[in-house]
Amino acid sequence: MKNYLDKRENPALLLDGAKQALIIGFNYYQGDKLNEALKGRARIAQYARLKDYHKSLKKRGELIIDELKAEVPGLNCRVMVDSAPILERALASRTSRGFIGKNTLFIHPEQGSMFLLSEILIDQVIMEADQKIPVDPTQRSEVGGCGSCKRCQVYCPTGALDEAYRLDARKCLAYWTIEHRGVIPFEYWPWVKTYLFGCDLCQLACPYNRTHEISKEDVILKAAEQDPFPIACMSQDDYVQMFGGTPATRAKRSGLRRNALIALAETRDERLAAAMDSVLPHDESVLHETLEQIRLRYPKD
Ligand code: B12
Ligand code: SF4
Ligand code: SF4
Repeated sequence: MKNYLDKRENPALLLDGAKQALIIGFNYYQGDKLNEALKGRARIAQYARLKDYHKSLKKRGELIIDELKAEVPGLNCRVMVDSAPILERALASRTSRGFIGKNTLFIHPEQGSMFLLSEILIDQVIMEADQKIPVDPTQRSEVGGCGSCKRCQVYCPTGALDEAYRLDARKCLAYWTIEHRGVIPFEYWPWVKTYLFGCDLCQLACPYNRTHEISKEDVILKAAEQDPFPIACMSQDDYVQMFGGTPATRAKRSGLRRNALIALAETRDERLAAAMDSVLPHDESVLHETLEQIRLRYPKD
């Protein structure tokens, strides 16, 4: 995150002469409910159950650019989705309706927060700019704001949101289960049985998501609740079959197997021994280290 700080601070460096940004929200809500998520079997975060948004959103953005260029000749635009060095939430919060909540996500007062952001930077002024509606942070009203609510902070299981409006990424399950490549510290294990990949708890707890519309996109990972056993044992072919083309591949096969082994251990699943036996000598060291951790945490009597 330290790279390209100049660009993060100034999106105009990402497109020569950028003057406006069009912000697009892509709804991924699958209908999950907080109570079910807390009680059920290990889940894959909702955004990861759809086709990888990096490619599909980029394509859609390019179609919008084609239409803009047909209207305004000589226009120069660039579409960005997630991975460019741009503070997507900060930029989105400068539109008229929407604000950054205590869970640090961008929330639209009528649409909630379960949408992914992408942006089109434009080098001319072609739209009337949205006027920012000031959001009084002490009032949760129809124009937004968290007010005295702190449900996301209460329901975050790891303390990552202990300070309002700040995420300690070192404590976020999304970091540990998606981005981290080594072993996962024991303190996060009890929650890997709730979320196998990513985490939606601070959004499912948010009152702005109570009436969220369900996404119309095709769902690739159909079951809301995933069985960790086949994931823990999956071969490369199974992995491609199950997760190919979804954002879950960000964790790689070894990361998903690691997380599934932890979920089986934490639920004392009777299939744990079989899943542990499926780790072969040539498999990644993180899997062998996770097996050692399991034996340490749950030594046989
Ligand atoms: C790295 C990253 C993560 C990391 C770390 C998150 C973090 N806080 O940085 C991890 C892996 C933990 C993560 C988790 C998740 N993420 Co994420 N993540 C990103 C990513 C790629 C970069 C974020 C970033 O720039 N961080 C760096 C620091 C500097 O950013 P920051 O602290 O948020 O900065 C704020 C303040 O510092 C302040 N600020 C301070 N100084 C300055 C100076 C200037 C000039 C400005 C403008 C602002 C500013 O404003 C900033 C905006 O709030 C963005 C995509 C993107 N390019 O923006 C997605 C993104 C934020 N993630 C997203 C999602 C969906 C998630 C998860 C829900 C996924 C999941 N289900 O598991 C969780 C939610 C966790 C949470 N409560 O936030 C969405 C959020 C959509 C929304 N509606 O807000 C994004 C925007 C991706 C997308 N394209 O849609 N994520
Ligand atoms: S995604 Fe989960 S772990 Fe991360 S801040 Fe939200 S509730 Fe906490
Ligand atoms: S749960 Fe409450 S405090 Fe957290 S983001 Fe939503 S409205 Fe704000």
